[in-house]
This record gives sequence, C-alpha cells and structure tokens, in this order.
Amino acid sequence: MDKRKRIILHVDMDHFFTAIEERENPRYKGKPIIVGANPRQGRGRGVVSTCNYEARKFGVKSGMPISKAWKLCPHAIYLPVNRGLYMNVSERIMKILRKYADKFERWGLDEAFLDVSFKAKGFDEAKEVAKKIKKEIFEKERLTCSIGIGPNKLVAKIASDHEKPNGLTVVKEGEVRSFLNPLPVRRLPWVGEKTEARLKEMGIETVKDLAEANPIDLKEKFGVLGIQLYLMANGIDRSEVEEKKEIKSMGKDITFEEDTLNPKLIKETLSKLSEEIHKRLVKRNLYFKTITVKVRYDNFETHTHSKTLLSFTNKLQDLKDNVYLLTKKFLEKKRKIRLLGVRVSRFISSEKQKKLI
Ligand code: TTP
Ligand code: MG
Repeated sequence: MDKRKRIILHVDMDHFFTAIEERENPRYKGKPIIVGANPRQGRGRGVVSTCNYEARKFGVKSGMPISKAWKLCPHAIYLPVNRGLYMNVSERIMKILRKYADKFERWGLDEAFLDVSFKAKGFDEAKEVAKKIKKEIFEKERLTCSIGIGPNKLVAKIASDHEKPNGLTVVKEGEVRSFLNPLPVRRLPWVGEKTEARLKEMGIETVKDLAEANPIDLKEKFGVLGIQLYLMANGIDRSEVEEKKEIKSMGKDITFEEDTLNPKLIKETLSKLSEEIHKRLVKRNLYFKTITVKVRYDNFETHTHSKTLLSFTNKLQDLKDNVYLLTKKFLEKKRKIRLLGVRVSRFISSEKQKKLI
C-alpha cells in the first residue's frame, strides 16, 4: 500500500432536501420545514426524511414518525419528497466535487469522499481546496455544505459533522486523538442506539473510554465489530477512497416467435419488458433518466431510439409511456419486427448510508 500520508475530505450537504426546497421557494426561508410523509393533521403514517435547522430546534429529526413531528412542530411547512429534483441537484454537485479530487467516492445523495493527497501538498492547502468547493457549490447551487478534512475517511467523516451547518473542520495527523477523545461514542459511524447502550453497560461513554478499553473484552462482547470499534476509537481507518462500480445500464430483449407487425402483441411485449426492468430497478433502488428502445427488423437491420428525461424517475408508468412513444417511430416504417429491446441508463441510487447497529 501507498505509504504516503493521505489527506481526505468528506463533504456533506446541509439539511439537503429542505435546503433545496428553501431555495426553490424563498418564502419558506426562516420557517421550520419538514420533508417526508404527509402528516395528515397528526394522523399520518411514515417518517420525516429530513427537516431544516429551524425545525430541529423543536426536536424534529430524520427518521422520526411524522405524527411525532406534528406534535412537536404543527406549524412547520410540511412538504412531500420531491426525489427527482433532489437527484438532479445531487448529480450537479457530484460533478463539481469530482473535479477537485484525485480519487472520488460518492456516498448516498448528499455526501462524498475526496482523496486530495496529490492535489494538495498539505492540510493547509487542502483547507483552501475545501473553501473553493464551498464557494463553487454556493455560487452555482445556492446551497451550503459542511466539510471535514482528516488523514483518513473515518476522521474526515466525523469532522464534517463537527460544525454543521456550513462548517469546515480540519483534523491534522497529530490532532486525531485530541479531536476524537472527548466525543461521545455515538459520533462514530456504525454506533447506533443499541451499541451505545451496550458500551455504556461496560462504562464506556466517550471515544477515549473506548480507545483505552481492552480490545479482547470488546471482541468478546461484540465479535468482529468490537475490533472495528477499537480501531475507530483510535482513529485508525485504512480504507481507500474508491469509486464504487456502478451499474451503467439495464436492459432486456425479446425475440418474437414469428416476425410481427401486430400492434397488440408489440404493446404487450413492451409492457412485459418494462415491467421486468422496473422490477430490477426497484430491487436495486435505482432511478433512471435515459430510455432506449431497440428494434431489429425481419432482415436483421437493427435501430435504436433514445430519450433522456428532464429528471430521474423510477416509475413504471414513466418507463412504459416513453417506451411506447419511442417505439411508435419504428412502427411507422410498417416493417415486420423480429426483436424488441428496452434499456434504461443514467442511474442514480437513492440509497443513503444508515447507521446499521
Ligand atoms: P443527511 O446528510 O443525513 O441529513 P441532511 O443533509 O438532511 O442534514 P445535515 O445537515 O445534518 O447533513 O441526509 C441527506 C438527505 O438524505 C436528507 O436531506 C434526507 C435524506 N434522508 C432520508 O430520506 N432519511 C433519513 O433517515 C436520513 C438520515 C436522510
Ligand atoms: Mg447532509
């Protein structure tokens, strides 16, 4: 492995969904905003996706039942999740961030890791890079983010959360211990409510307590996670910033038993293809933007037509409507069709890293 000292940035957008809603509707500014399920006057089911900092003052949090949010803050502005819009913004932000990195790793919709070890000669230069990033994102998107800089991904991630919103926290190599020690264990990734409670039973509340615990005891109590906890508490994380291999496109073809021009059969086949692809999209939690239809005529001549939508979607109806529309162009030729194919591409994943334990 590369022995050179690493400099890693972690960028996390501030109250991402609600910040976009605020930007789109300036009249909401300064008011508590909650994006998530419909509250139905307190009878709503479902949860809060996120809320702005005004709403957080009332105790509202991501993941909280929407009925509870209503109790805490009935006068907030409640908005549905406009995922297509957030994904478009996310895509533009990732494009900005990628330029600044030697190695880049997007993490959910509103976070990314940037390895800048070559681009920046030291932590001071990295801090300047972070300032430039904040400036460019604000100028282009009118949104703020918080950035953490550290010698590894773990420290960078914890640092980005340190002075939210609009924060910039630098933790140099020699400062890792003094930075981590006073924090409650809950600030470590992978430490959720349950792990926090179990650690407390062992008298471990701060990261320092955890760093000084006996790793054998931790292993006994938590298995492999125990060792992971011990390493994290000591600021050790060797994982690389790496672009996850993404699925680039997804498609399916069907060859007819007999070459056909039968509109009913063609429509049914397109529906079947769309449904099959939609199933795969839902399974992987992917949203797409581009749709391609392929047609092979009876003489094996093959053509494709594509369309890129204005925003990302994962709706079956959007897929079907566009597939029919694209196929119409082929049918006008009045030539028998041997094969039909549907493909979707330009994906974005809606997955968001969650604390697992
Ligand atoms: P976060 O970065 O966790 O939260 P945030 O950007 O809203 O706020 P912060 O300023 O603290 O970073 O998540 C990013 C987006 O992901 C968030 O705006 C909404 C969405 N999200 C959910 O839909 N459900 C969830 O449980 C969480 C945590 C986030
Ligand atoms: Mg965020």
